[in-house]
This record gives sequence, C-alpha cells and structure tokens, in this order.
Amino acid sequence: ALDNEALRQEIKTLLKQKNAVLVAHYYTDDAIQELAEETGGVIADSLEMARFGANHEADTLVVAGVKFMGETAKILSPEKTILMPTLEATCSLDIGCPIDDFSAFCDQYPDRKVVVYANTSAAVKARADWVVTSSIALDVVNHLNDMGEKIIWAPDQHLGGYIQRETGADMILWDGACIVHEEFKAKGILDLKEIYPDAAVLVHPESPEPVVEVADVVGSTSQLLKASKEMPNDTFIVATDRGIFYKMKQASPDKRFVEAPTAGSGANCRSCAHCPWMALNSLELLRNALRDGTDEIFVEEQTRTKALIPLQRMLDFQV
Ligand code: CIZ
Ligand code: SF4
Repeated sequence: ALDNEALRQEIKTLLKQKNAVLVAHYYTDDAIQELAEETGGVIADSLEMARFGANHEADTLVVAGVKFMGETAKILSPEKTILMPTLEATCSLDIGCPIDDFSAFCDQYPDRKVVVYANTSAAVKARADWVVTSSIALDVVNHLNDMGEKIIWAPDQHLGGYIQRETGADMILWDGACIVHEEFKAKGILDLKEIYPDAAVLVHPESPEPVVEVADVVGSTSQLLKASKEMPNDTFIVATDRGIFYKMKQASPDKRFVEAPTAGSGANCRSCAHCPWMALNSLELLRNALRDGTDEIFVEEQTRTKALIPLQRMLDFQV
C-alpha cells in the first residue's frame, strides 16, 4: 500500500494536471484539510464552499464533504466537472427528507415560503423558495418574518426550532435531525464545566434545545471557529464535529479544545462527534476520483435550473 506521503504527492500532481482545486469541509479528516490548504484549495463551511467553487477558475472541483455539497457545486457551476472521493458520503438530513414526501407536505401549505437547509437533495432545493446554511439562516428568516411571511422549514428540526425561538417567526418544521449533533448531551457538558470552570461552550444549532441552552456561543462552524479565535478563554467545550478542531487548534495553538460528550461512547458509537459520512473521504478515494474520473456528480438539467433560483437567492442575500 502507498503511504500517505506518496498519495499526497500523487494527488498534488493530479490536481495540477487536471486543473482541479480541492474544496474541503471543516468536518473532513485532518489529512484532507491539510492537503486543501497546501494546494490552494479551501477549508470551509457549506456556504463558503459554494461561493469558493462558483468563483474559482478551475475546470474541476474536487469536493471533499458530503453529496449535497457536490450537488450544490454542480448546480452553481454546470460547466465544471465535479468529483467527490465517494458518492456514498450522504447526510441523515438529506436521507430524512425525500422529495415526494416533502413536496406533498409543501402542497398542504401553499401560503408559506419554503425554506430548506443546504443539507438536502437537488430535487428538494428545486421545490424551495430559499436555500440557507446555518451561517445565514437567522438573517434570511428574520428578513422573511419582517416581510410578514410564514415559513415551512426543512429538514433539521433542531436548527429550525432554534431559529423559531430566536426570530419568533411562524414556522412549520420538518422532523429531520443530524445523527452527529443530536447525540450531544447538556448534562455531559455541565459535568465537563466542573472540570474546566473557565471553559466557553461552543454549540452548533443542529444540537437539541437543552444543549443550545448551555452554550456561550451558538453558531455555524465558521462562526464557532471565529469565536474560538476571539474569545479570551483558554479552554473550549465544542459541540460540533471534531473535524473543526484542525482549524481551531491551528488558529489558537495554546488553547485547549475538548469534545462535548455524547450519549454513546467509544467503538459503540458510529456518530459520536464525527460524521460517519464525512469520514468516508480518504486520501485514497480522493486520488482514485482524480485519477479515474470516478464519483462524478451530475444533476438533471431541469432540476438544476429550478434549484439554482433559491441557491442564487441565498448567495445574493445581503443583510
Ligand atoms: O453539519 C453540517 O453538515 C454543516 C455544519 C454544514 C455546513 O453548513 O457547513
Ligand atoms: Fe449531515 Fe450531520 Fe453529517 Fe453534517 S454532520 S453531513 S448534518 S449527518
């Protein structure tokens, strides 16, 4: 088997040969993030990934993340080749919101604006008025609420509930959840605070309400990363995927980052603080995709043009 260094070199060569750039999510493994950094790619949340990919002049985007991120790239850049290490990297939110059921649900409330999280299929986006990510969701819902709009929110019930509480908007929520974030436990975080009394608690709003309630900062991955840099605390208890520790430690090498506890533990837990689908993104699969052109993303053209409207609305949205 090739060692990591040989694989890394091979990937770097292939990226140049194919005029390709690596777009990696914060939740991918350190080796992938490191490579994105070294090759002029980006490490980002799903909103910044979309912006970076759409604006880049590369012919090929290699999206290391989960399938909806590859689809978003294709919707925004149909002229580009979009490759992923594996098309099997999906998301419990995407799986939990099949288009036929969702469409029937929306049909029941024709007077409501349909706002969907980026963690959805292209077909679900095509049924929506707005696409949002966690870093922009509050601003968009505030805007719609100010305009007197009522909302259908899908698929994450915890993020939806958080936004509803913060904005007071009239929202009907789909009942999806993220299998990683829904495992965090408020009790475990409070126990950890006894060990680290000066720690700041950073929570992603895909976590359940009791966990959000014990947070010092609630925000998207990029917002939590920013808080970890700017807050003076020497310790941070972090309730999101531990992949984010790579950038947090890089920005603040002298601070301590502790994983928020979950219900399960050890080998029994497939999704404790690390997304099993993000974890599928290996250097080897990344090399294979680049070398062989496998695991390319395609989005049917009619779906693509419909999904582009709410996605572009998100990218054009200014607070
Ligand atoms: O949990 C996810 O999949 C997130 C945080 C996506 C994103 O918006 O970056
Ligand atoms: Fe989906 Fe959760 Fe994994 Fe993000 S962390 S891709 S929301 S399952």
